[in-house]
Amino acid sequence: MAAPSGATLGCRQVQTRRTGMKASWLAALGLTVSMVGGSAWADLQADVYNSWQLDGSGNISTSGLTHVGSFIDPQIDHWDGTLGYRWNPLGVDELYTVTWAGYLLAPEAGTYQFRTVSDDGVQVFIDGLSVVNNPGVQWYGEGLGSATLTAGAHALDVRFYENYTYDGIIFQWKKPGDADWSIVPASVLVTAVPEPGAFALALAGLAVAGGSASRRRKA
Ligand SMILES: [Ca+2]
Ligand SMILES: [Ca+2]
Repeated sequence: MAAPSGATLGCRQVQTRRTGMKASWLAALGLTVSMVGGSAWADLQADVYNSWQLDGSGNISTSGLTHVGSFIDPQIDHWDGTLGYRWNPLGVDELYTVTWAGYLLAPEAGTYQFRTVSDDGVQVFIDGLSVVNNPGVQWYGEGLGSATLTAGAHALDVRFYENYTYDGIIFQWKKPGDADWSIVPASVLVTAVPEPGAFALALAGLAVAGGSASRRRKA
């Protein structure tokens, strides 16, 4: 959940071009980043578990597994295109699961194509709906899917596992109008967006502060 330092007070104080893009997109969605702290556009977090399994519905599940650790993972880009690649997240080589949970910030409304290449299985859910379903043991297999999205934040849930030997995963898209696949970029992947309740509380705080100032001027 580490946030970029210097990115806690508003669009003008972001540290990097990339986080600046996130802040501006959040602002375009009507979300004021200045009141939610660095977590508003923090990079995606990955969580590693000590084994893998499919549940009764055939979905990759971490239920009952041991959490090995977490790391900040700005984008899901862990394969160099060779058939002998080994990712080994957090040094784990065999029999593990990695999950990414956060939000995808769709820059515009439209139909988005998604593609994974993975060894071994992967599933992608957006707003709780299956978009890519390729959960079998495989040697750098391709998964394809699409989703029609509104502009703005959509819950993203990516689950990946490694059985044995080679391992890697990439997560790509074609935005509306794109001709070619590209890695879903860090600029559209965040761990958290402002909670509506936090937004309302911040507005209430601003109103109270403004009221106090007004009363002082009258006094
Ligand atoms: Ca391996
Ligand atoms: Ca493998």
